[in-house]
Amino acid sequence: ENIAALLKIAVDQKLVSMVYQPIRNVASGEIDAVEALMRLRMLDGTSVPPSLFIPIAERTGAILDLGRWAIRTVCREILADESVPVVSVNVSPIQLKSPGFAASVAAILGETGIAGGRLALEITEGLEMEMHSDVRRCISDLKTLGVRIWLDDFGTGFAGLSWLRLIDFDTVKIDRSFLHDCDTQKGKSMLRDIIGLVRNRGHKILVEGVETEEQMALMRQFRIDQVQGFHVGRPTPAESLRLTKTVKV
Ligand code: G
Ligand code: G
Ligand code: MN
Ligand code: NA
Repeated sequence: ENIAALLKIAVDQKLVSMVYQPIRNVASGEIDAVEALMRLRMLDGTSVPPSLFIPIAERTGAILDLGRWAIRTVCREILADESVPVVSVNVSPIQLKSPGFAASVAAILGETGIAGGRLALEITEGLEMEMHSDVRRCISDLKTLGVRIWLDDFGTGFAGLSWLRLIDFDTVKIDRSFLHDCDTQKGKSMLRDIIGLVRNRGHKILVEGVETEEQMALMRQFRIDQVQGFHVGRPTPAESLRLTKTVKV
């Protein structure tokens, strides 16, 4: 397959890159984190969406090399710059199940001299992600390194609630579909209930997909910890992230 072959040469040929979307702390107004998102280009320059290449990378195992490359790149091009406190990186269940994943994260943190607490790993609840004992051990090893564990896309899968019982997530990211239902009273009370549930369990709450000032006002009213979305900023390459910060100062 075309994409599978491309993934094998992607790192060497510089066809993969990372972009970063800002995350705002609602109380302070500061950008206190960014989410790293992977991008892939074909040899002719056309971009391939993650929804297409990530599943292929998972199926072929290429995700293991790409995932290590992503964490190393984030440490070098963002975390080495003191101005961004925390970067979150999406990780696939395949990575968490593979032996030595926590050790490879430890090695990257060691070689780049980055404190574990500045890295967050986002895990998506999904049916395919049975809660293997090796996954739980991996997560506990990562936590020992100080790495933060975030639950991504909360509320979209079937496993979310049992995951909350099993893993002590630092932050839970509420899927943007809940915010977009907020134009009705029913949708708003649904979001309020979900927030209550997550907060009562002691997790910090990040709401995804904030696009308007009205939604932002609702987030302040709900005392959400962090928000992410086009209202805060779009994903951008490392260079323009630094530029934006400089201009603001
Ligand atoms: O902006 P965007 O289309 O990039 O993101 C779509 C989805 O692709 C994200 O929600 C995320 O789940 C997945 N994704 C993006 N980058 C990565 C990555 O580096 N690793 C993994 N495993 N998934 C990613
Ligand atoms: O699944 P994950 O949450 O990791 O993916 C993040 C994806 O969400 C990225 O593809 C990013 O481009 C997209 N995204 C980020 N902010 C917004 C937003 O405000 N609205 C919409 N529709 N998508 C967003
Ligand atoms: Mn994510
Ligand atoms: Na998400």
